Amino acid sequence: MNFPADYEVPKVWQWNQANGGEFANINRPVAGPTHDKELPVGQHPLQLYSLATPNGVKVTVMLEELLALGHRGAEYDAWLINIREGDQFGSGFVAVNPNSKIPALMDRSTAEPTRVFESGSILLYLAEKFGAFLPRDHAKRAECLSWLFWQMGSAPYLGGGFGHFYAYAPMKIEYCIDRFTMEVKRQLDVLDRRLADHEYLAGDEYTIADIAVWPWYGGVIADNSYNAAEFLDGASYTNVLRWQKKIADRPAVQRGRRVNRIVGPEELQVRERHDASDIS
Ligand SMILES: N[C@@H](CCC(=O)N[C@@H](CS)C(=O)NCC(=O)O)C(=O)O
Repeated sequence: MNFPADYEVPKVWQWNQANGGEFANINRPVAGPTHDKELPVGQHPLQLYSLATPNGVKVTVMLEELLALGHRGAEYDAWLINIREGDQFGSGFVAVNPNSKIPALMDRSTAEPTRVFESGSILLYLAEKFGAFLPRDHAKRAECLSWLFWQMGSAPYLGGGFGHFYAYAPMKIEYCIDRFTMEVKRQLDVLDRRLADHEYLAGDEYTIADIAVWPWYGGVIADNSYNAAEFLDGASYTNVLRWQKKIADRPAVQRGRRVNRIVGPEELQVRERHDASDIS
């Protein structure tokens, strides 16, 4: 085990803005806006302010799935919030999400516009609004919501813990990588066991639980995030891989993944979406 040298824990923590790391220029220990900036508003009932990270992709996949089912009320404008440039700290964005994180949604079809933040809350809001991807049957609905909330509680270990220390931290710290790798592999095993005898997480139906979990856990073993599939031995989670591929093949998923994307192959990037024809 290697030990980081020369760090003594001070009595009271002080913010060291130059502590390095991938997100040092945007991370802050305080909330609230840093600058005045109104958000744009388009033509459609739903206004999404987001970026194609795993949390952002959940919502654009959900909206594309609803449109594929024929729900015209799910038409949306997707505006780009570039979190590396601090757009999440603009006053307009903070008014929609006081937590300054994408994704954030404004439903302008209601008498007063309704703000919704937290990706899990947005999925549930849309599922209830359109009566889709959330089972009606009592037991199946409970199972679906359990997996949805499992994702919301678990993914920070994958993203903020494992992903941060494996891919982004300015130094490789064995203790941190070990701690979070252990937890992420345990989580992958939880999913693998569940998917061994169920087609989808809530049972036989594709639901918002799959839409929430897929971009994170499907993404990491399909090598879409952190370049860590080999390190995590992703190939050994055969049931998760089977489920990952099945969902990846859905046309709405392929469309949703591209919205607000600003990295990867140029032809797959749809920086903003205002009409179905924006996704060729
Ligand atoms: N629990 C939140 C997490 C959202 C989140 O962490 N968003 C990240 C991108 S994936 C973000 O906006 N980060 C910007 C920042 O931390 O300043 C959700 O699921 O919506």
